[in-house]
Amino acid sequence: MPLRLLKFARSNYPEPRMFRQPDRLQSSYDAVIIGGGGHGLAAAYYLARDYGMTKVAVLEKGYIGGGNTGRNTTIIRSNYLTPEGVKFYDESVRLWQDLSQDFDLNLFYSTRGHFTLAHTDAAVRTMRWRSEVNKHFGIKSELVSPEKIQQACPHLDLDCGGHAPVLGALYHAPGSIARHDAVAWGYGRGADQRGVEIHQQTEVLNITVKDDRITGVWTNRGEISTSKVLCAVAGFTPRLLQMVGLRSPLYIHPLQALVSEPMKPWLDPIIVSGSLHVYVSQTARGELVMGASLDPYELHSTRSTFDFAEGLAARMLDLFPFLSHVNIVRQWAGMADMTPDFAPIMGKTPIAGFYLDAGWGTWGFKATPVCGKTMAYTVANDQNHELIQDFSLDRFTNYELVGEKGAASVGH
Ligand code: FAD
Ligand code: PYC
Repeated sequence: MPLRLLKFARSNYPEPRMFRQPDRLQSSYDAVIIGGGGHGLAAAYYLARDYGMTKVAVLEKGYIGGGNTGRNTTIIRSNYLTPEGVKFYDESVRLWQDLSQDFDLNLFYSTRGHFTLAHTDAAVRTMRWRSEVNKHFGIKSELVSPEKIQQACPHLDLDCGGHAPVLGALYHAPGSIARHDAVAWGYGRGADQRGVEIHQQTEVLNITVKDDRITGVWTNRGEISTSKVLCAVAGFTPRLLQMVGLRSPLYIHPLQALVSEPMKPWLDPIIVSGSLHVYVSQTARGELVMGASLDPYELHSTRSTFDFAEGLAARMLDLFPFLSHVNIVRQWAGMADMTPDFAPIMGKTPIAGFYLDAGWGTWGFKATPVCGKTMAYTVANDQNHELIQDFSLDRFTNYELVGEKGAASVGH
């Protein structure tokens, strides 16, 4: 933009459209949030909005939403398997409904209905089990026949090339998608407007602890003192835990995804096949967003592979043979922080003032609002919110796991 126009734009629009970029860190904050993904920003937003805590800094080593938040496939649902999970994700789905209004920013939240296909008798049993647990908690989920699936998705080949015929599905009417990066911007903007500072390009290099209490953090831009740190760094969690001397059973695997060229709208619902390791939805722009299961080895990297695209394409063609000429236009990966029981790790830790929001693996985007709400409560009150009591780090030493693997979207 020519300088004259730039000056005009600046003088007429002194406030940034999204959020301020403060040029220096303060020497102390009431709370520091490490990680400017959806979870960290949502916690900052609710800390400021609901608890009046505004002397808060969000430190992000890259740019906001550049981690798994901006890399995920945006499926939102609450059709989980355990009562703990169902109650938690149901609250999140409720919070999603008002977010666009709340932020005055269109998140393109779109309710599509969600089918998890069953290709074996064992899978049908799990779907029935999930639908019964869901109904018990008032969640709309039901086991449906192949005819009902065909009605909602006439393009689906129910024979799947003859080798994995569809026997039924778990249908979850509230299943939705949304625009992922706008979620980070909406929470970021809302937090910024209430006084929270968002510092991008600011990496936490160490965390200082004295007598098992948080005293501050070291960053690439200097030292900060604080007595409260919320760690919301997804695939980087093991590195941050090392800084405070804590261990967790987290293991990091790449999770890849890709999108097709845009097409006219033809796919209304979200279709997931755990057995074929593939899922797909169509965005407002017409692209097909597709994903599969984790890469089958531990790796701390966001590289993507040709193997993944090739395997996924083969399985997509089992479901939708007519897509054989459609081009793939983008491919990427995120780093999924997996727990052994496929439930998150949330809340207080043995280090006073160190709060953890992690173990979000392949399932944490849908939980962004409820994580923000419950972690803000936990940080403000130094007490775990009741919805996260069962997700604490010590469940792994107390053998009180929350077995959620059967509700993971794709096979692992
Ligand atoms: P992130 O968005 O990863 O944010 C963490 C941030 O911390 C990053 O921006 C990172 O740069 C920053 N950070 C790390 N270390 C430091 C440091 N030392 N200092 C400062 N900053 C630091 N979930 C669903 O519910 N539905 C889906 O359909 C779905 N699909 C997925 C598809 C893919 C391909 C992937 C990878 C994940 C998917 N997920 C899905 C999972 C979901 O993306 C994540 O669980 C969720 O986005 C986690 O959000 P977050 O804010 O905790 O983490
Ligand atoms: O949690 O629904 C989910 C999901 C879909 C794809 C990746 N995660």
